[in-house]
Amino acid sequence: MSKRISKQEMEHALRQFGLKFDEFDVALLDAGHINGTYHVTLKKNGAVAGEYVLQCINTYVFRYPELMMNNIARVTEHLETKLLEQGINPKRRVLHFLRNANGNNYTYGEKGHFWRCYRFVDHARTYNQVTDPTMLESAGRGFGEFQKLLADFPMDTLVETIPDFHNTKLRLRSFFKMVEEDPLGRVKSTRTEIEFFQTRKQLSSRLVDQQNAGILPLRVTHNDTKYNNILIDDDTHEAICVLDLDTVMPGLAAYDFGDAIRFAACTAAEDEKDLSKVSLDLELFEAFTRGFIGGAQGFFTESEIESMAWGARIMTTELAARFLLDYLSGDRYFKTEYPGHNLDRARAQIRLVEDMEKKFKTMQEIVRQYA
Ligand code: GN1
Ligand code: MG
Repeated sequence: MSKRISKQEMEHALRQFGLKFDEFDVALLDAGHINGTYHVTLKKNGAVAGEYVLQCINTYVFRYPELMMNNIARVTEHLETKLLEQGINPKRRVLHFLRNANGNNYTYGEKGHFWRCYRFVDHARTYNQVTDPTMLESAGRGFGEFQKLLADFPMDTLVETIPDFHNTKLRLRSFFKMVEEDPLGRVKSTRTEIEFFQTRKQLSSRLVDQQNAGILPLRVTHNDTKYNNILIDDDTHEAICVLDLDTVMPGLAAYDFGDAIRFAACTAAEDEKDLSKVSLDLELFEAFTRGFIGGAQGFFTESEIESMAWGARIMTTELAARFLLDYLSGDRYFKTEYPGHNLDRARAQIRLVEDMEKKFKTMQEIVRQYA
């Protein structure tokens, strides 16, 4: 997807969603490695006439965006119904997507791009880094709550927007295939990293194998539980609304737990170059666990509880392999800011796994303590 999108194209998309305005301001939101996300402020007669988030979907990654948006429509409806049943006003708790004249919650732009638009939730924001452990605990509760609210959603009716998204076994297989192909001759400079995956191959199949054996139940999971994918209220500092519903699909509870830990409980950024800064912060690990598991008393099975810490290791290993695969194949999947960005990301994730391996017993004990 081209990175440069004209304001005219955005205006066209906004009008398709029935929005009325004289002019608008737009700011690029630093929101993820896949889609283009913009904060839009509409102006009418010189005054602010509404704020929205406009997104240009990456259709290289999401091959069937219409089916994805149908998933999202049904999931958000379900969440709204559940919240209303609990007497909670869903307005700031669930994303509200606009519809175009055909009644679709998406629209094709004049250049063929695929657009969607949702109401901006004010007095709330996302964070790329944890500034306060109690906010992370609340995020944990929010993501745990999300799974609970979707527990009775008809899972079989959800389309897999990216098939085998967290099938770590297949992910590693694709990775080794790319190593063999080595289309850009980058393998020679990544021998140490490749070795890392060779020695983790067996362990990384654990969750997939346990799911296939019926030990771990499938649930409707979010599958991309980065800390910046949940809105936190500016005043209460409570997590209020889960974002980025693109990969809501059947999955394992450990995927959501694990991916959240990978991102939020790390002492450094996902792409930190100075590996000595990268480790697992056990205090943050505990904060998220308290919210995610402590907040979901009795919801997860014994086996699921046992799988959580594995989820952290395996999700981090999986993403390391995905970053490195992307580097080896020419950086086509994740947005990058400089050559070698995906390699740096892979190295940081590898270092994080190595640290988790050292702290694994403690991680498991912490999880058990909140079960
Ligand atoms: C991508 O779009 P974003 O940044 O929320 C990716 C996740 C990765 C994450 C790593 C559809 O998520 O799987 O964990 O980057 N999403 C997709 O930061 O591949
Ligand atoms: Mg995403």
